[in-house]
Amino acid sequence: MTQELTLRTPDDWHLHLRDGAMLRAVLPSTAAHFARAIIMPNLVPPVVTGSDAAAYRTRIIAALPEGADFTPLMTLYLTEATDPADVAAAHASGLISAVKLYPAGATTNSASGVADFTRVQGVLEKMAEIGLPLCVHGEVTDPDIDIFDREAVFIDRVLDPLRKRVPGLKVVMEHITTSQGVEYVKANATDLAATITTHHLVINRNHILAGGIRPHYYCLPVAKREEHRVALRIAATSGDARFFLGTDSAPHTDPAKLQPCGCAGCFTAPNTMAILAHLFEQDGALDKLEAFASLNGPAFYGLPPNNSTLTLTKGSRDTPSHIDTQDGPVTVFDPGFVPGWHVSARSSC
Ligand code: OTD
Ligand code: ZN
Ligand code: ZN
Repeated sequence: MTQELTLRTPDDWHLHLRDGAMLRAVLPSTAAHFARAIIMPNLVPPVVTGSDAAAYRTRIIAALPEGADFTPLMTLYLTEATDPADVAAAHASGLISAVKLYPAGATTNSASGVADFTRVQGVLEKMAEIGLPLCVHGEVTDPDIDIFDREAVFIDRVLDPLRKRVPGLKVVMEHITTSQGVEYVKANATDLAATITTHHLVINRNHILAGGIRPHYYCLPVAKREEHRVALRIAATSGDARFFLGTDSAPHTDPAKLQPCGCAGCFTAPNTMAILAHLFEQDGALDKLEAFASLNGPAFYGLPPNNSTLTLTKGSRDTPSHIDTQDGPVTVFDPGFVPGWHVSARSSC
């Protein structure tokens, strides 16, 4: 039995760091285990221009713990007013790694997202030309569509037509939650990939709703039926280069989540790597964890994998149940089992 596993240091290809006191509280958890992360731009107000991204990047760097080895990969929030020239300049200077598409109203702080897709055609064409990936929150927002169907309907109604209108555009389907998402990625050989979160590999919709409502498992896209969770597990552990880790770690304080209308998001940054080692071992796929967490993402984004390493060792360790912030505790995602692995070391080169 494998007792120790050393990987190239993982990256997180979808992360919410927030700002201010929350940023300072949550950033150390990610910087401890990950070398890079794609930073989501859904602040209030959102990170829309190159100069917004530069300022946010400076705040993130300033919030890093002393000696941390972590690089934030910035993104811009696509709006109907986004200027293709600003996007191209931010990409050319190395400031941004992707642009994020939120259908208006799809998730937390997505009010400035895109409603009329014809208005972003010019930006998308420019991105295809310069090889800049589009990260997509893939849910329709039509109130007539059942929330459990919104991802599958988005693929047919929005994503597939969009990709046909902009040939060569590199697209990452963020946080896929359905077998339809898995199948759509697998049916396309180039320019398409998907991130998968930690929590969607663990929970299905029963975990949220059966035997009492569990607000800490509520996130968007909402977890689906068991058969979809299984499809995600098979994709993640397959080694297929089109699937990689994006935790979508999305911290909210307990007071913000435990409300009559509570916030969506699971905070998985502190225990993601321990949980993933547990799951991959359970599925007989420990040898595929490095592909999922450390190799496939950089390959898609055209970056080298990290030279440093992260070592996981067999045996459980207590993870704190929450971290403290000025505005209250942020509960750490509870996978419902004690991970049989823990992060034991991180080397630089
Ligand atoms: N989902 N919560 C958040 C974002 C994501 O769709 C997402 O990327 C958030 O709080 O920013 C969530 O449940
Ligand atoms: Zn999203
Ligand atoms: Zn997210």
